[in-house]
Amino acid sequence: MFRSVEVEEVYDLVKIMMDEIASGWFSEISPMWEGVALSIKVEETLFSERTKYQRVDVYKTKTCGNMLVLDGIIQATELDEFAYQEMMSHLPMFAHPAPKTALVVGGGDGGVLRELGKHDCLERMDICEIDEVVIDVSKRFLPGMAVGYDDPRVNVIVKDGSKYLKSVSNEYDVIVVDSSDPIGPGEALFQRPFYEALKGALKEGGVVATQAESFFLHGDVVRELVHLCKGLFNHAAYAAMFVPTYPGGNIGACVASLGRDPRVPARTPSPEMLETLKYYDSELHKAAFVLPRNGRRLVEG
Ligand code: SPD
Repeated sequence: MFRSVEVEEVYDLVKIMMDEIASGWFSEISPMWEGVALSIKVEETLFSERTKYQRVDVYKTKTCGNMLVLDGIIQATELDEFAYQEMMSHLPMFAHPAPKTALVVGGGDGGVLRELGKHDCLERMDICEIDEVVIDVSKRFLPGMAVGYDDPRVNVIVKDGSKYLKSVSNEYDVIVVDSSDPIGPGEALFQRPFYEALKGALKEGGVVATQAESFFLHGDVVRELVHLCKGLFNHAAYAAMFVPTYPGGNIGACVASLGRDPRVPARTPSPEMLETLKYYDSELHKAAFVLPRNGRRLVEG
């Protein structure tokens, strides 16, 4: 979907990013949004390390709280993470009539786990994250997200998600693929073999939500993912969401189901659960799948 990016090119971009940091600003520069960059004022670098898989940075920012950055790309800020984590979790969970088991692929910050944990019907939540360092730094610097790990129903698997999925079948009611972009460790999570494995890991009637990028900036990714899922699942649709610190201020989820149409919620949040939500509700569930004409053209047909 994208031209492949050499490791040296990522190093060059990280070097530019480090120069920016020296000036007090983080700029998110990537070939995925060439010529455009969001800049965020940084007060302090809290963590910086090259792991076996990627560069991991955590910054204390002036306006967005603490911010997790992988290979120079913003993954979550304390300011607006709730929008993405709620939608990625509750769209598939409420699309399923009675989910008992859930898997998160990626999502090492724990925010999706935090949201899944609000569903009392879940008996087990597995998380398969490739990079243990992401889990550790989230527990240290992003406690509001990593609180998701405190739930006794959580089982942590440190492994490549694409390999793990090939080893399970008929196991999960809901799977959330909370990946980074299709450059680096996230690349395999945007390819057909991964989607076939996802389907195999689902139980009858299962629902998946996968990080599906922005239809303004990544129309080719959105088109290919939705069409791939339409061919594999009974239903597949793209839901849009506002996240100010993601490129273009928006991102989407591809929600695909082996059972009923996921665009219509099968259940609604209790009044107690609704109190904990800042973005998702049943009206927004339906509305998120209604796209402007440019987005609709990509996913229809
Ligand atoms: N362009 C960045 C997309 C990142 C999506 N994953 C974020 C992880 C938050 N839990």
